This record gives sequence, C-alpha cells and structure tokens, in this order.
Amino acid sequence: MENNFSNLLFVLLSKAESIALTTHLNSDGDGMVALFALQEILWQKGLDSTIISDGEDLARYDFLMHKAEVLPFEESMQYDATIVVDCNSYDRLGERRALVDRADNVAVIDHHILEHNPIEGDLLHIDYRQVSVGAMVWQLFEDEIKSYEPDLRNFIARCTYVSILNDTNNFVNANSKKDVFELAAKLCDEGIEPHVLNREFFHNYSANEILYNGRTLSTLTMELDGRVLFLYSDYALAQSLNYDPENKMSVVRHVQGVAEAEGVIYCQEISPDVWKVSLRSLILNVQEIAARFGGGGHRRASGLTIEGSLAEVKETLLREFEKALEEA
Ligand SMILES: [Mn+2]
Repeated sequence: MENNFSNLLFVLLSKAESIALTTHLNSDGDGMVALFALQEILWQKGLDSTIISDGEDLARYDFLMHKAEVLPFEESMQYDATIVVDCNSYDRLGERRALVDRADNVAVIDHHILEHNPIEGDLLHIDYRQVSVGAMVWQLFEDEIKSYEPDLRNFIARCTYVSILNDTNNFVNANSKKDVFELAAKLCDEGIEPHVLNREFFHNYSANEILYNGRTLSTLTMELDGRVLFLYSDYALAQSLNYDPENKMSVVRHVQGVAEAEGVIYCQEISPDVWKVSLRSLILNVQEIAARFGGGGHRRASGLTIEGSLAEVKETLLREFEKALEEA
C-alpha cells in the first residue's frame, strides 16, 4: 500500500510542471516540517516544488530550513499539482484553498479524523492512527530515503523526529505508542541527536515569550465547578510586550498537568475581538466542539477561531463544555 502510494504520487507529479506543497492554517512543527522533508524527496526525483505558506514567521524552524524553498501565498498563484499535508478539510486551508481548486492534480497526506468539507483529491492517504504526517512521509518513502547519501538521510530523519516531537509533545501524548518509539530508534540509526533536536525545537525562545506565557498563566481560573481550566492572552498583552505570539509554542502545554481539569480552554486574541482557541481534554471529544465552530484537530486536542469579546467567547465555549461534560 505504502509503496503503491508513493509510486502513484510520482506518476501524478511527473505530469506537472509546477508543484505546490502546503499545510493547514497556523502551520506547525508537523505539517510544515514534513514539507521540508517532502520537498527534498521530490528533488531527489528531479521534481521542483514550492512550499506555500501564509507568510507566517518560520524562524522556529531555521535549524531545518537551510534549503527549503518557501513562498508566501499570493492570490495570483497557480500550480499544476498541489500536495496538502496534515489537513484534510478545505476549512483549514483558508485562502490557500485556491491552490487546490486551480490544480489539475491534488494529493492529500494526513492523519486527522475526516472533517466536514473534505478536500477532494486524486490521491488521498489519510490514516488517523499515524502519529504525525512527518512519520507518514518517512514510511511512504522509506525505500527511496534508504538510497540517499547519509547527510540527506540524516536531514530527513531530523525532520521526521521533529514532527514526532511536535505531535506527541515530546513523547507524552497518548499517541506515543510502541511503533513511535521504534520509528524514533530507526531515526537514531540515521544519526539524529534527540537531545539536540529537543533543544532546537522546544527550548528556543525569547525572554518576552516567557513573560507572555507567564502573564497568560496568571489569568488561569477553574470554571464549571472546578472541572474546566480557562486561561487567555488578550491582544493588549502581546502589544504591551511587543511580542508576536503567532507560530510560537502554545502556552497550553504548561497547564496540561492540572490534575483536576477535565478540559482546558485557552483563548488567544490574535487581533481585536478575534480569538484563536485551543481545546484539550483527556475525556471529552474536543474535536467535535471545535468542528461546530469551523475548527478541527484531534479528539484530545483541537483548535478553532471565534469572534467576540472575551466574556462572550468564554461563555460560548463554557456552554459547549458544560454540554459535553453532561453527555460524557
Ligand atoms: Mn500533525
């Protein structure tokens, strides 16, 4: 199956004179980093491609980006073939949906639960049991990768490992299963240094980021009889610190250990009255809640964007959690 998919993909791409690679809104260390690996794999096949971003700050990935060819999306863009990774819904592509609509051929590689408004592609590989799209890319092209020079194999292994760090939160999420550790061991055989990648990916922040996170943590309240943890960062906070939280590690990771919290809601105001929301729960299906607002993700971790005042947004989301807790 897996070799079959990579062969079909190469056939599909061989007809294309231009190839776009892209991922979901608010790109992360899985989707974006998987694209760095995929772009390299395509080059090895003589296929040029361009990673299309939203123009977000990719400085977090500098240590993996020495060769990546990335362009911010522009309305006039058109490619013969488009590959979407870490996303299967038009809703999570934003305006980059045009790259899919205008392409002759579309392929999707993803590990999310199928959401509403699924992307129509010629070639789909969606397996929600997989830990990360980076890991899927490794497995799909493993035979190819094995034929590369050691430095290149090492680069792809580093990308794959970072995608796993991102989607397992450093091997602590429920998706950190035996096969993930086995894959990590294979990546070590390619010469990756886990402690270095851990430092480069996770421990790589400014003092202002710590301040921003600290002030956000100080907003923490327990809601719904102490069952749901709520916290927020408003726009004024980012402004006062002259800090751009976009594409930074979410502060949510710091509150996931609160034992009594059955759910976590984190609201981050990204422009006045526009909130990017992260939902977490070990018992509720937060993907269902996020999907009601056009968001998505995984059962235990999802996100959405919502408009309104802090009070309105908080009330709306707490009502959803109240319903979900009653039904659980
Ligand atoms: Mn992912």
